[in-house]
Amino acid sequence: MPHSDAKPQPNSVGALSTLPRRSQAKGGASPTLIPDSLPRLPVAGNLPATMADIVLTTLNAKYIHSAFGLRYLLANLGPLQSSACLAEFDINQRPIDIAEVLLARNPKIIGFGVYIWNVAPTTEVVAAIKRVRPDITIILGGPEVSYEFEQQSIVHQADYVITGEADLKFAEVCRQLLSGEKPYTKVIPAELPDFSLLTLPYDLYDDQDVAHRIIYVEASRGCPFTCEFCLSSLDIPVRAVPLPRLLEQLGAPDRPRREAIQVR
Ligand code: B12
Ligand code: SF4
Repeated sequence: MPHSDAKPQPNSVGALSTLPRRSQAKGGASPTLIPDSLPRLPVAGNLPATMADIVLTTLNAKYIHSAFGLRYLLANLGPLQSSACLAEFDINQRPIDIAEVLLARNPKIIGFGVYIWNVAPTTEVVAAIKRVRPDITIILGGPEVSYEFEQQSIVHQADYVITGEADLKFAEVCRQLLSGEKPYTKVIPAELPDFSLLTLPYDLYDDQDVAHRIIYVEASRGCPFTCEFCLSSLDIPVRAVPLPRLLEQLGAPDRPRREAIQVR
């Protein structure tokens, strides 16, 4: 990727190998936004009994990757956050097992992050869920369904698709659905969110993530270049995350500072 000091850096989603986390914030309480009553789903088997109205899920490319986009959506759910949870899998798990784990939460809404690496197995997961629980509302989002969606089998099976950056739009659609209203259209374009209105999601990386997975960090969105093969060339304009807020989340003075920053 071309980089220049004078221009904004394209897609500066980086990876921190370790990061402080809010579960150790001052005050003693555990302010982690995945409620304690909804323990993180295991990646396989051993189903917890706890329920969630909204489950945000995706199949990562490998266990070591973490779903950064879903964490943005969860962080910005507002009051609905207390009835939501995150469930991450990877593409090596069997779609039927994934569907079983998701169904065990008895959700009203499941949001799937759809990417090029998971669209095939995610289609199978959605089909399995719709076969047994057609009443569960399936909302799709992510780059693989944001630009070309008409021909995609997964889109036909789902109830709604939110295209683009859904940090705030997902919450809005969930609020609508849970209050009994229906969005007017199946495909719902998300307006570009204003970073100053977004809650940053870094508190949602937990101990396990920090110890065992790649922690993604985002300094800006969009790209100033227009390489034809690349989806990010459609993400215009480039927007920077307000630096003070980002730095505060990555290393507030009362949190232990970590090293080993690895930027992709
Ligand atoms: C991290 C990453 C990976 C990781 C995987 C991460 C994981 N979780 O498993 C790795 C390194 C493995 C990877 C590999 C590849 N990647 Co990649 N990757 C990225 C990258 C750099 C960052 C993703 C990210 O965190 N973005 C930041 C978050 C905030 O944005 P987001 O994830 O898009 O989420 C937002 C929206 O999509 C939406 N959203 C997301 N989930 C959901 C869910 C719901 C319910 C809703 C409503 C909305 C929604 O809202 C979010 C908030 O705004 C992006 C580029 C980029 N800057 O996005 C490319 C990108 C996703 N990768 C891309 C590509 C092409 C690939 C490869 C095919 C490259 C290659 N040729 O090998 C491989 C495929 C790997 C495989 N096994 O097949 C493409 C697009 C693919 C696509 N159509 O999905 C991207 C967009 C790069 C590009 N500009 O072209 N990648
Ligand atoms: S358009 Fe894509 S490949 Fe080209 S500089 Fe931007 S992010 Fe990199």
